[in-house]
This record gives sequence, structure tokens and C-alpha cells, in this order.
Amino acid sequence: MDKLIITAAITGAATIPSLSPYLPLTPQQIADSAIEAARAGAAIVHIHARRPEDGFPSSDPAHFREILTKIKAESDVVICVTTGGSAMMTVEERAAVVPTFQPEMCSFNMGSINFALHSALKYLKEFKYPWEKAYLEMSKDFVFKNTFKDFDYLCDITRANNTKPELEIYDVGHLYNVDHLASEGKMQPPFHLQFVMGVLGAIRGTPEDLIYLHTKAETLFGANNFTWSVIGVGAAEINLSTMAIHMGGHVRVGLEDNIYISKGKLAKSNAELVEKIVKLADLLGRDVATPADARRILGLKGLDKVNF
Ligand code: KMH
Ligand code: ZN
Repeated sequence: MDKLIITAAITGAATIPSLSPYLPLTPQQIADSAIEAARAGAAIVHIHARRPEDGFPSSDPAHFREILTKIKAESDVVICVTTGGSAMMTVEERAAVVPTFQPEMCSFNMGSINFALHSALKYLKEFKYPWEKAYLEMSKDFVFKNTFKDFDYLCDITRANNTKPELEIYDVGHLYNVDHLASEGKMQPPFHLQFVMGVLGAIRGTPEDLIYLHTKAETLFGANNFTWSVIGVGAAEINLSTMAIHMGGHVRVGLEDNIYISKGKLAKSNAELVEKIVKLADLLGRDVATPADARRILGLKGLDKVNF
């Protein structure tokens, strides 16, 4: 079994600032939190940007540049930049980070889904920033758009910049989309699949759902033609991580996906969530990958080839 690659998803766009005072918002906070997560054992950090003044999801290259250069100055961690951004951005805005920064990795969302956040309105009554309440309400009508036209665009720019796409699989049909693009010669194995489980609008985070996605990927691609990782959104995080460590997959944790370190107790940092996975890996007898191990396992181009 390969060493375990832990990805830390630092801030995202779905977690709103009022959900946790520990969510990093400014470029400095996001970079510091990523560096700390890397020191705790994350081999990859997944990066979104936010407007420093109010934490609203940002696609501004200046915000990304500040975050990426600060991380690179302090750490050799692999940086996987989002092209998912938020459902309020156009695909062109979301994907601009790839030609601009030519990162080693980027997310590549493999299908359109409803991406609903409105259930947080049931328990969240006070908001830190004016945009947050409307953002949750509007998500009831959000479609997170990732069409075949968008796939073509992302295939072109990831290939042109030698950026390894992390294929975000929110449901089983998304595996068939990968297969379709591969059959057209637009994507080549080995694929790196990220099973995103527990978003309201897509597959849930149950054990049988993970087994099903994994089995279907093996059937479609063959066991040697893909690596995989899992995101358990919310409460599913630790259970699905345990399964993935045991099954030879990799794990993503972080405040983008889950704000709790244990039942009802907020995680104080991304590093704390990473440390929990490091302990779990140790208990289950799996070694944790360094950034150099992750580059070898995933076949990445190297930090000297990025443009920041
Ligand atoms: N927020 C996650 C559920 C992306 O950034 O492209 C999915 C994600 C997508 O991380
Ligand atoms: Zn993301």
C-alpha cells in the first residue's frame, strides 16, 4: 500500500465565516494555516481565496498570488488550487488560476450538481457579515455548473500547463464522465479521483456509497489506473477517512469540509484536523506521505515548474 497522502482543504467557499471563528479568511491567515497544516502532516493543501475584508469567496488572482507565494516561501507542500471556486463565479473566473499560476495540481469538478447549504439556516441565527445569510438562502437554487463544454476547457488548460487534475467525484455519474472523456482521448490515466461525499445534492457519506464508488472506479478504469482520496463532508469525515486509510485510498480533511474536531466541538485549526488523521494512520499502521512522496505517487511536475 502507498503511503497515505493527507490533503488539508484550508478554507473553501461553502463554509461561511459565522460557522467558525477559526476559519482562515485573509490571504495571510490562509497561507499561515496551510503552512501549519503541512507541518502537521499534510502533503497537499487545497486552496481557495477569500476577500480579506469580509471573507466572501474570491477569484481575484491578486488574492491567490499572495497566498501561493507565502506558502511556497515557507513550505514545499504540494498546492492544489481550486477551479471550483464558488457557485457564484463563472467557469472562466474559476479556472483562471491554472494558466496564471501553472500549479502542480488543481481541482476538476466532474459534473453539475445542486450544492445546497441552506440547511445551516436552521441553527445559525447570527451572522458576522451581511452577505452570509443571503448566500445560504440562495444556495437552495444553486446549480454548481460543470458541463461537458467546461470539461473540454479544463482538459485543454490542465494539459497545456502540465497541471495534474484532481477529479472531484460527487456522484457515480461523474465516474462515467471521466470514462467518457478518456474514451475521447481528452483525459489519460492514471486518474486521481477525489470522492466528495456528503454534499446536499449529491451522494451521501455512507460506507456502502464509498464501496460502490470505489468498486465502480475499479470496474471502469482498472485498479492500477487510478489513485483515490475521500472527502467526508461534515460528520462523515472521520468515518470515511478511516475506511480510506484501511482500503489504500488517501484522505482530505480541513475546515472547507468539516469544522468539528469531535462531536459538537469546533476544530481550532486545520492542523488539528490533520493531526487527528496522522494519529489514525498510526493506529491503523499506515505511513504518512511527505510532499516528495505525494509528488512521486501522483506523478507531479514539481515545485520548480509552477509560476508563482
Ligand atoms: N468544497 C468541496 C465539497 C473545488 O474546490 O473545486 C469540493 C471542492 C471543489 O473542493
Ligand atoms: Zn475546494
